[in-house]
Amino acid sequence: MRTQVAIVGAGPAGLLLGQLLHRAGVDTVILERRSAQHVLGRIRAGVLEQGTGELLDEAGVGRRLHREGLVHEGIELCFGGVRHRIDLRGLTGGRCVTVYGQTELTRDLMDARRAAGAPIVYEAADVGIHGYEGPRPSVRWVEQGRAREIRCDYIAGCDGSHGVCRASLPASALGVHEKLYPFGWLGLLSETPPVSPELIYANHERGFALCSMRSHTRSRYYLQCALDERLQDWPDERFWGELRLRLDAEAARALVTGPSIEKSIAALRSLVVEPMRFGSLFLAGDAAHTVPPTGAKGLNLAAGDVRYLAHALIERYHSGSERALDAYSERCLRRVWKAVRFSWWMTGLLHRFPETGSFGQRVRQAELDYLVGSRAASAALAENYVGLPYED
Ligand code: FAS
Ligand code: PHB
Repeated sequence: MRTQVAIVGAGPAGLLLGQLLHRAGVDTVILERRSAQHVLGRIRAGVLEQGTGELLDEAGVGRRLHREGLVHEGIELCFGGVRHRIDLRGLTGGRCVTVYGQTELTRDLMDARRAAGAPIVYEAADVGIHGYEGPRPSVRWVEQGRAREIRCDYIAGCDGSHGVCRASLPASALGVHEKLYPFGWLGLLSETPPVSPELIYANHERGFALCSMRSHTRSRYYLQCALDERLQDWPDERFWGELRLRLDAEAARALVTGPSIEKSIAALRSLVVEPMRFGSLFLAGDAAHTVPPTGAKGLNLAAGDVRYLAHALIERYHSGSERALDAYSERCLRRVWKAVRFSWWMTGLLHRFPETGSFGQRVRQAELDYLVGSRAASAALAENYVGLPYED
């Protein structure tokens, strides 16, 4: 078998890259180790930057996003029992975000891949990458017990934070920058109306809380929790009671509770791998970086990498120029590190860090007071939250 670009991983990054390249006439094969059902079963991101929405339109998969997505012009910060609105649209000259679950985005991309009749292999076992140091790379896997191989020009490593592509690289070739946070997020999904029309990020002495949503009838909530928390110790009633304690009085009263349809605990970490290119292997998305979800950047960063990589590969195949491919890693990393900084800053601002004592909590409260009282400071948050511009 042969193709132009072999894509490892059928999460948002791999599927979106495949769709953009297919529309430009570049042949791809996508190899995914899990089933399509398993990929769709992951409950993850919920907020899309305006630039991500524009990229989905460019990929021809934005129709349902515009029909069902919820455009949000602001977010609220809750601290000291009071909510303060950050006017994203007003502070950024009209830019907003759209609430649209990663599951739905992935479904749209899977449907597009199927409609295009483009090859995708699910439940590909023992995927391995070979020859990426030179110009004739290949990818091997086992499919229904049979060893398979595909030769290609390039490999796109879109296989997430536990994938094979990054793991195949010699440690000496990688710069890894990592920060672990001393807490996690306990997330709950429920078929209940959202507590408020916009997202609420709450800083409370008991811990951080986030009120988000997937639609007007489906809500997503998060509580900061200890890393050693166990789901079985968090029955729904305990979750709802704790969430109420961390919200302002009005939201606590307005909260509509109901049975959880999903509950999970995710650890938070920041990680960046440099560079993002190794010969004919290009890393994109969580394969190259992970951010704490506080700033809603993970999925959007993956889309940003894919935008640069797709445009560079299309330029290579349409004009023969490798200029954009040569610039890929540095262009991505300039944008990645700004989003990593923003996610780290929002996490530090909104969570409880007992180890920093009363001084740390008072400094955080002072920064929150300054933030909501200063147009300049609010604008800085807003322009990062809606997504920084791409280099073009
Ligand atoms: P993904 O991890 O989504 O996809 C990688 C794919 O590669 C997977 O389907 C995997 O099965 C496959 N794969 C792995 N190894 C392979 C191999 N050896 N061979 C073939 N395939 C292989 N971001 C936000 O913005 N907001 C959030 O609230 C948020 N919550 C999150 C919660 C959790 C628990 C996690 C893990 C992440 C969360 N994220 C969030 C970040 C998340 O949305 C990612 O940024 C996004 O999934 C990135 O997409 P991909 O880069 O495609 O990686
Ligand atoms: C979500 O809806 O899952 C979500 C929204 C905003 C965030 C993180 C997660 O910052």
